[in-house]
Amino acid sequence: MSLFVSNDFLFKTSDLQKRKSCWPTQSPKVLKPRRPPSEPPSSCAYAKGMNSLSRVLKTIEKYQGVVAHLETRPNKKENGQLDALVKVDMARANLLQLIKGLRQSGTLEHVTLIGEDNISAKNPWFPRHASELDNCNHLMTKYEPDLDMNHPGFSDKEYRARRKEIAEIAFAYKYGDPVPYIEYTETENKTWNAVFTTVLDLMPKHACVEYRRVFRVLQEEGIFQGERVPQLEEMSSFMKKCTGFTLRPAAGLLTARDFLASLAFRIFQSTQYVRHTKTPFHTPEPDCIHEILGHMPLLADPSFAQFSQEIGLASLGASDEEIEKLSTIYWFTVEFGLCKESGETKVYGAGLLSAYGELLHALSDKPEHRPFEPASTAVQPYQDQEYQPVYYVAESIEDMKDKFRRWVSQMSRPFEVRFNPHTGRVEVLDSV
Ligand code: HBI
Ligand code: NLE
Ligand code: FE
Repeated sequence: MSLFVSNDFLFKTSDLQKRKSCWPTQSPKVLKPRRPPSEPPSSCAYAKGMNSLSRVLKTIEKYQGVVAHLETRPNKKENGQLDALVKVDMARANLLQLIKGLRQSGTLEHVTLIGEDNISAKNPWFPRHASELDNCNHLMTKYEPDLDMNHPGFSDKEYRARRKEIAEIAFAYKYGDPVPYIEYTETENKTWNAVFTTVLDLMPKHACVEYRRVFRVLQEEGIFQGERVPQLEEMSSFMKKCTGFTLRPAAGLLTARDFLASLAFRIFQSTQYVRHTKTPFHTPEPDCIHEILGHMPLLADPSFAQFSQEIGLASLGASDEEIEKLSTIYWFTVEFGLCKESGETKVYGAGLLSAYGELLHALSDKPEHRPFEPASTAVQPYQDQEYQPVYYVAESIEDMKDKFRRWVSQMSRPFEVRFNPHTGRVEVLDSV
């Protein structure tokens, strides 16, 4: 198991007083510490196995945390093992160090960080400057090769070690660093080649014009070639000169909140590892082939870049329900969107452009095609394991953007945000 933090703050002090026990009713899924800038947060950690617990407690002490609550119960699966729930008060900076410490000592495998409870709805923390994205790198761990038995890399030791190596690079990354160079292996380059040549084949007929245009430039500049995985740093410089978008490395699938927040600063958090070579044409988790072939050409298109930043700005300080809606819209547009072009249906979604299997499925008569309408699209359930049963078709990318703007202006956030390009800061304007 990895370290998890839930989206909700499950354990308020009042809850602790009201309830006899504060065990979570369902297992937390998401690595998601809240980030108040000044006040020390309270956090709950859930540790499996007492060896881990003593290590957790020692580490808490080392980082000047105070244990505010501790309870144990027998582990349901392993006889004789105890699970423990620990509530700690500590400064946010120390909490981040603590997480790092646990990660480095390997204790992380048995610890679940459940949540932090001192966030206020009126004054939520969100990044105001791109440098604060160093705190916005919390992972969803559902499709990792170490955890998911169905992952094609689950039984491939070498692949898992490689993933770990590349994830460490992302964890160590700080704002302002160039994106580290990765020496891709022959297998990784071969996997890239398999996807690239198929996209090259299908793109002229099926991809939207905006994608085709940038794709050609990337080929002319020698960045898109069949033989090698492009480096994120060269992609970042290319996008920077087209739209100001830049890249920072991400260790895996990020929480929607963290991922969307970076878009507000025209920063795209990109994975740097390559999918398993057994499944070149589809993977449920993002990998750098998906990010580079799927997302980056459109992030280098001025109008699409603008839309991406707007969805990012809308996410800052949004409630969990609003984040869910925004990520659903993101899912059915940026990831899996279709659009009309001279009477034909074309693809602009990154998850289709990087997954040949699903691209052909999306354009076949098997799935349902519905007109893009933000209010209904935002609440359409989706699944992220297999091909989509439903796709939304926009009249054009411009029309999708207009409709999104109208819809998002009705969001109930008690303040407005705007990005100041001169300072690179997000400014908050009270609207009540
Ligand atoms: N994380 N690294 C990474 N790459 C993505 O493309 C990505 C993500 N997290 C969430 C996400 N995409 C979206 O599908 C929405 O949930 C926002
Ligand atoms: N299914 C996509 C692919 O195989 O490239 C990745 C989707 C990530 C959301
Ligand atoms: Fe994506």
